[in-house]
Amino acid sequence: MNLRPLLVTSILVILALLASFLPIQHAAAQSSGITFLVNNTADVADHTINGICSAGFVTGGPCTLRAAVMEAVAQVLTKNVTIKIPEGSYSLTIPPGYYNISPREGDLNIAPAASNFQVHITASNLAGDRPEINAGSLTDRIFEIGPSAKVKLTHLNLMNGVAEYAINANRKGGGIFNAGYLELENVVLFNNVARCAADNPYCTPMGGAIANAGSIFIRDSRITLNQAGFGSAIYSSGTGIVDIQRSLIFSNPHSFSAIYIQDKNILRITNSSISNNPGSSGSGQNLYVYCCADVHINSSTFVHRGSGSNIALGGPYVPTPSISIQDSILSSENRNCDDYAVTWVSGGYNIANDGSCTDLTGPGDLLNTDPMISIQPLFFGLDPVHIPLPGSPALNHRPGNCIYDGLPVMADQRGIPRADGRCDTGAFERNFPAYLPAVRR
Ligand SMILES: [Ca+2]
Ligand SMILES: [Ca+2]
Ligand SMILES: [Ca+2]
Repeated sequence: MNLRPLLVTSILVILALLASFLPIQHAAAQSSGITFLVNNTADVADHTINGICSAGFVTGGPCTLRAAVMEAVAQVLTKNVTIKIPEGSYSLTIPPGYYNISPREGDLNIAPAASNFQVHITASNLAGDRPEINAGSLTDRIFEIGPSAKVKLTHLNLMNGVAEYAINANRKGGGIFNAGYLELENVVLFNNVARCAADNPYCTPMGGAIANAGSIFIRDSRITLNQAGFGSAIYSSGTGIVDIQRSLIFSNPHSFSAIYIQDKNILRITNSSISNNPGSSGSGQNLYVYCCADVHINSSTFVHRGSGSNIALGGPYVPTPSISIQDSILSSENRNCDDYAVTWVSGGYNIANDGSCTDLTGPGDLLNTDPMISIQPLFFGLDPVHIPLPGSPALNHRPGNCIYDGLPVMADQRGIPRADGRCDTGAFERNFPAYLPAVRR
């Protein structure tokens, strides 16, 4: 028997079957998204919106960060977009024009029409140094996220952005203005500023690092040395969520507060340190909640310097906010708790170094008690948190796991497991008896 015709037929059948799968695989690849790999640090716009990241030429040019963002805004209408950035410094150098609503000039606008897809801008090497996006050559912020946008930023440094309040242009958010749905993961926001323009010297600038009018989720991140009047770290308005986990908000100078919540937001701060944010007149707040937000503070450390108060809630003519707080340290040189007729709900095991938090009467709440924590976090080094000293009442304070919304909190600010089953108050778990310093990326 001659097997050759059978073999040929079989091969043809197999090829036909493979061919029939190919379009399906192609379609699947399309719907799962598109990735742009940035390969050039210059600031040059994309030449033509055509699905190809190419600066200066229709195709074949370098893929710059700005070109990738310009393409992303178009491509995200139909698919997820990932922009991968290698280690290095990416300076924004194209000055903002009069309208400046496009990523083509000034800040990087991500404001697509309605889209169910996400733009994810990430370091290509999560084990390496964070790529640095530097707006120091502009008078503009770094990112503006539109109301329909879903954006995630991973493993990046965002620095030297500026939002100016001119008479005819109220610009908030020196590093980021977000009106959409924004996730930050291992992001450092550094030296961004909201300030008054020369024609408007008596303004109140808002949101040094971040101004939020949508929802923002901040994880494993650091916000340091940013400046503004209201909210040197974060200013938030609207009705969205501000959720901060395992993060440090440290040393952000302000004239009023480091975090300012204007409206009916949900604010959640968990396993985080809000610390040493100085007021320009020696006064001010770590956290100020003006109106009717719903505030939850869990396993966090608030350290306040100067006059003013650590956490202040409400105003004389507005609906009152609500607050629940547990397993947290409040330490102030002046006053920890301030409010207009707000009843604080304690989940217990808080420690405050003064007697101002009169509603903290839950199990294990300690007022007028020195939490005995280290004064300075080790900035730009290991363990950027306040650490309970030997003998601190924070150590093993709660007989059981730290709890948030009925669930155990299994890690601390550094992501280190809270492994000894006895919750340390504050953002740092000093697992007894041994304590080994952990390396943080
Ligand atoms: Ca293009
Ligand atoms: Ca722009
Ligand atoms: Ca413990």
